[in-house]
Formats: sequence, structure tokens, C-alpha cells
Amino acid sequence: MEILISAGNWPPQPWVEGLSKSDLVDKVHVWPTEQNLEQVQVLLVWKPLPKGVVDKLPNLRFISSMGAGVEHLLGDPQIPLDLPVARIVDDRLKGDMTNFVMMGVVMHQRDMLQVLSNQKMSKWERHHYPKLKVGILGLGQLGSHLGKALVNAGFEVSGYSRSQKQIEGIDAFHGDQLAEFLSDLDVLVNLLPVTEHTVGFLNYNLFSQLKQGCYLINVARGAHLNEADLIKALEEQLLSGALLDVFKEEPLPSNHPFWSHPKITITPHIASVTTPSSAMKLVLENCRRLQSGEPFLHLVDLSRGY
Ligand code: NDP
Ligand code: OXD
Repeated sequence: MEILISAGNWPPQPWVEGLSKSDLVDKVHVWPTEQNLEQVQVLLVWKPLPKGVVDKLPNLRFISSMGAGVEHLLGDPQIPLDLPVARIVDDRLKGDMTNFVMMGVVMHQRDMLQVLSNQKMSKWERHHYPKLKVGILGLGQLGSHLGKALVNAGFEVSGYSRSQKQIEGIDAFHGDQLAEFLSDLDVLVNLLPVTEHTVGFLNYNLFSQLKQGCYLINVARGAHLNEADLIKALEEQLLSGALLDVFKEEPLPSNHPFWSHPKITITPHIASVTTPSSAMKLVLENCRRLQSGEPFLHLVDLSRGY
């Protein structure tokens, strides 16, 4: 089987080396290439999907995102809608996301930015820290893993999803229960996928339904956040601060007002980065399934958009 990798700004080499070791794989191509791609059956993509690539693959049978998100594929008219499209779901990705958000929650709970700035002034200042209720938007693969870990760590946890959930220890809301979900949170974590229903979800109207002083952690996508509304909500103290890992434009332009905002902490889309050696196991399992005709794992539902 031949595979084409278009890894965007991620280094393709670990993928090439790992996939080439499998008996299932005859050849791994890396885009851009002048090689003949006629025999390629599997396309692995991280964003953006290059223009014209699909036209060069007459025998393409399966597409996989190299990350959890698929909006870069589903929104692209080049992707034939009848082809199966999968995404990465793996324990490493879940664990890394959980650790990152846990760090953000605890940093906020312990007022760590203040503690670090106190150190610069040799200032010894102790205070009590609050018990927090954390709400997670999106109780999917990442959100539910995070929720369980937060419960185990002693936080009060609630979550909101499209369909109804039952997860031990998590107060679960869905559908038209959004306002109820938002009303008593100390921290709101966004782990929604980008779809036509979730673009701009984090907006002034939503912020004004939160308990005053709630802290926002956005680790899903920049497209979820209305940036001007965030600044306004921070100025009006509807929100006490925000940890942002993802942005509409990445890298975040150096003149962007978020960089210097005293209540915003920025990380460069590192909440959970696909680990090739781990994610490759799923890709190879799906290659095996392509050969055997068994159903693929972690396919995207094109009608839902995630
Ligand atoms: P999943 O598809 O497993 O989960 C998505 C969740 O969102 C589901 O619970 C789903 O509800 C819910 N949802 C979808 N649409 C709506 C809606 N309109 N209203 C309410 N709830 C909705 O995704 P993952 O957990 O795997 O990943 C989530 C996102 O995290 C990715 O799409 C990606 O953008 C981002 N991500 C960011 C990373 C980073 O480094 N910053 C790394 C990896 C991922 P239901 O369960 O009912 O279907
Ligand atoms: C992903 C990401 O979607 O890294 O996997 O953002």
C-alpha cells in the first residue's frame, strides 16, 4: 500500500520512518513531490490541505487527519464526500490535553502568575485558594477524559455536549441546557470541534451568562472565539482572565493585542500535539482495515461535521 503525507508545518520524517517499517506499507510519499502518486490509497494530512493534491491521487480510498481536528478537511471542497475521513483519537493525545488543562486550572486556582511576579520582588505572600467548579464545553474524547481527571483531582466538574451523557462524577448538560450549565462555573474550558454551529460560540452573549469572574481556557480552536468580545468581557470583568492556546490566525501576529493583555496568557497551540509514534498505530490499524474491508476506526461523521 502507498501512503502520501502532507504534514503542513509538522516534520514528516518521524511518520515516514515509522510507517515505512510496517509490512502493510510499500511506499511513503511526502508532499510536495514530483513522484508518480497513482498507486496512493491513503492520504494523511495536517493543515492546510494543499491545492490540487487530491487530483493527483486517482486511487485514493482513505483520508486521515494527522490530528484530532478535521475542520481543515471537511471545509475543503477538494475532499470527495464519498471517501472515508478519519481523525486521531489516542491515549497520548488525551493525556497530554488533560495535563495541559489541569495545569491551566491549577495555575488559575493558585494565582500562579501573581506568585511568579511576587518572586521577582522577593515577596512572600500567602493566601487561601478557592475550590473551583470547572465546566467543559464538549464531552467527547478529550473533554470526557479531562472531566474524569478533574473529578479525580477533587474539582467539581460539569460538562456540556450535543447529546445527553452519563459520566460518573460529572454534572452533564446538553442541548438547550446551555444557560444552566454556564451559570455557576469558576472556569470554562472549550473542547468543542469547529462546525457550522460552534464558530463564534465563545462570544459576549455566552460570557454574560457566566458567573462573574469566570476564567476561560480555550484549547479547541481560535474560530470558536470572538476576539473583540473577549477583550470587552475582560474589560467589564465578566471574565477574570483567559488562557488561550489556539487562535484565528496562527502563529498569532506579533502586533496582536492579546500578546500584551495583562489578563491573557498565551501558549502557541501546544495543549496536545500529536505524537507520531503513538498516532501511527491508529493509522496503520486503519490501513489494515482498508485491506481487509473491516470498518475503519474513528471516522468523522460528515453530516455532523465532526
Ligand atoms: P470529539 O468529536 O470527540 O468531541 C466533541 C464534543 O463536542 C462532543 O461531546 C460533542 O457532543 C460536542 N459538540 C459538538 N458540537 C456541539 C454543539 N453544537 N453543541 C454542544 N456540544 C457539541 O472531539 P475531541 O474531544 O477529540 O476534540 C475536540 C477538539 O479539540 C478538536 O476538534 C480540536 O479542535 C481540539 N484539539 C486541540 C488541540 C490543541 O493542541 N489545542 C489538540 C487536539 C484537539 P456529542 O458527544 O453529543 O457528539
Ligand atoms: C489537533 C491539534 O486537532 O493538534 O490534533 O490541534
